[in-house]
Amino acid sequence: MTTLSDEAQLHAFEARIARGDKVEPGDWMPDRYRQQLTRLIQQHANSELMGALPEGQWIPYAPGFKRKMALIAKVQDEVGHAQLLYMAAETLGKPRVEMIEELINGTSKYSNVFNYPCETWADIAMVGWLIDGAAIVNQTIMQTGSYGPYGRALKRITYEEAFHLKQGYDLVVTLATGTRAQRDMCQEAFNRWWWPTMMFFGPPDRQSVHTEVLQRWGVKPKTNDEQRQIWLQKFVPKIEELGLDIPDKGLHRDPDTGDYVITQPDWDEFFRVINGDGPMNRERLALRRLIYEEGSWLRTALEKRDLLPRAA
Ligand code: FAQ
Repeated sequence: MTTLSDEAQLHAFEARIARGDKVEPGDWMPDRYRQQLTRLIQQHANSELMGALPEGQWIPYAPGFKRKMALIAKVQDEVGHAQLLYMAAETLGKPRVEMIEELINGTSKYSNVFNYPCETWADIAMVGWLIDGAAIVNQTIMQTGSYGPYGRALKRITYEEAFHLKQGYDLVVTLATGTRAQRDMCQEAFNRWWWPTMMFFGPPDRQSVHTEVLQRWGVKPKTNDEQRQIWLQKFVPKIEELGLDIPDKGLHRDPDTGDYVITQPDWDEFFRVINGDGPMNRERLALRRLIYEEGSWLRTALEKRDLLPRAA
């Protein structure tokens, strides 16, 4: 039962958020705020870790030394982002090992986009441009949210994502302005990534289950549809400039608001993919599990010497 003092604490907490104060790890917070943030940051950390796999697997095939160096640096950055985000989630009390085990046993989610194959080098260009571009839109918004450690981690991550976006755009421009074969490869990869990118921001607002509570407590300053719209406003003109053909034939601008109106993606496919039944879910998780198991000797050694990082 809610006591008066719980109510008073909740009132003071909400007043702080309304003032724009940041919530810090030792502060009082409602259990639901803690649970929601842990869920969200854990999923975000999982996504960075899983996001390193599709690009990581292309490192041996990168066309040339400079492309390879840039891709290696990007993949290392993504794993570093996972590290920062798991640390932010640990400040809420959940041990890292539990989060990793939930990831590899399939009980904690990660971004839909990393369950699709990267068939050609042009897919790597699309991940770097479209997906990093989407991540920047999301993270620039989320870093203004109410939880201090998450906001600070995102600020640092977004600096690095800006470099990833540049390398992705440079790859796309090279392909889109290259030979006929390169342009075809670019268009085919673009067709594959358009719909997963539309799904990246989550289901339409009317189907989103967490937005209301996340907005009430200042965690998610913009809704899924608002974030998707910001991405469309930024990217559609650039896509048109590059001469790429958008596979959504119904895409148009609302004459009154100027907003882009999209054909809704296949949301059944989205829910299948995020619940473990996408084209690459099993392979990606099997690889992550293998990496975890092969690293167990190192964790044991660190544990024996009491060198494993602890939650703050
Ligand atoms: N994928 O009620 P909502 C990156 C789930 S980082 C999978 O609307 P919410 C860097 C959602 O969890 C990419 N699941 O949820 C990189 C919930 O399921 P649950 C990750 C999704 O939280 C780039 C259910 O659907 N970024 O890419 C997705 O209000 C290139 C209902 O949804 C973040 O995680 C999805 N796309 O809004 C790395 C950012 N969307 O938990 C390598 C932080 C929704 O009840 C290469 N997260 N779901 O089982 C967020 O901003 C929010 O959590 C949203 C979803 C916007 C993703």
